[in-house]
Amino acid sequence: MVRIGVIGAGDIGFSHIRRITEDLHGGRITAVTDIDEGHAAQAAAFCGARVFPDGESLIASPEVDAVIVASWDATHEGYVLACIAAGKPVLCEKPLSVSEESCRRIVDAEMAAGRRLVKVGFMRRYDEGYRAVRDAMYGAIGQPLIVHCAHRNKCGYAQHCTENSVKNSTVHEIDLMRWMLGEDMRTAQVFAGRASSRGGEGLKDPLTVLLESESGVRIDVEVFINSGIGYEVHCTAVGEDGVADMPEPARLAVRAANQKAEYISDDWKVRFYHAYNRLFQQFIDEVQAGCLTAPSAWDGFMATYTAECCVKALYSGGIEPIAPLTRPDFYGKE
Ligand code: ISE
Repeated sequence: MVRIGVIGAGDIGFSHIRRITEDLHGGRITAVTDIDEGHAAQAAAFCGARVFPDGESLIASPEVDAVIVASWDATHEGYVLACIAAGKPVLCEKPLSVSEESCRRIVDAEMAAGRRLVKVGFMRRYDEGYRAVRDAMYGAIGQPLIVHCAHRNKCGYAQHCTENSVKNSTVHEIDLMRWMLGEDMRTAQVFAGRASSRGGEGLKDPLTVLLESESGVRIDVEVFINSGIGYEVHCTAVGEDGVADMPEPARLAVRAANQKAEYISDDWKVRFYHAYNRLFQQFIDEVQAGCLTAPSAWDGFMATYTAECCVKALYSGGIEPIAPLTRPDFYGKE
């Protein structure tokens, strides 16, 4: 049984505590911490864990074999580095960290430790829909040429800023495209057109992000934080021999009062419920087996590095080159 400590027991952290306690096997939550003592106490009561005063003491505890980092983005680096120093496997929520430099420090520390200790929570790789589109590429639709993506949140949180639309949201599509196409991106362009009146003062929302892969595949991403619709994502790949539309998860369609309606949740944790379960089960299994696989710290680094190039493109208004980087042998070919 893997004894797991969770740093950040609020919204997303609590959903992981619940899935490990109720849905998955092989793991048990033994430790929790949160800057909000109420969240920590509530989570601990739910799963029978002990509350720790901070992430550092939780990571150091002999009651913890592996760690989940689900605190806010700017705190990830310190906790992940502490896990590496303690030799404890860690599943860190995306983004791995908030800057290219901080992600690089994580990659360097992991390589210096000499074994893979970091997995990044890019859960969309585990979604059946995205997997089906990936399978169609180089298969049913032939060589991919263009990919259209949409990523809509219903509304942003109070401190949401335009950079977050790229570094916290579009980072998913960046990771997906690297994973689906098996290559990095070579240019980025970002367009902010007319802004939705639902966004806050000065917020550029929606954005259109254009990426070009190393082999020339064109990717467009509509990222819309205040769509007002609900949480929804779409992906259509255009290949040499055909087009693959990502299937929507099955939803109940109710016909009543002269209308046909399907409920759309506001919550990405609902949309990706099964994907999260697969990711977390794999993490537990891999901790037991003693070897972690992708999404790796290198994937987390490349996603944030590419997102930062997109932010530069947002401010420059031009086509931003993304300098190619050599993948260290340490991260294998996955
Ligand atoms: C949010 O922070 C997430 O983590 C979701 O996965 C993402 O889809 C959403 O856009 C972000 O705001």
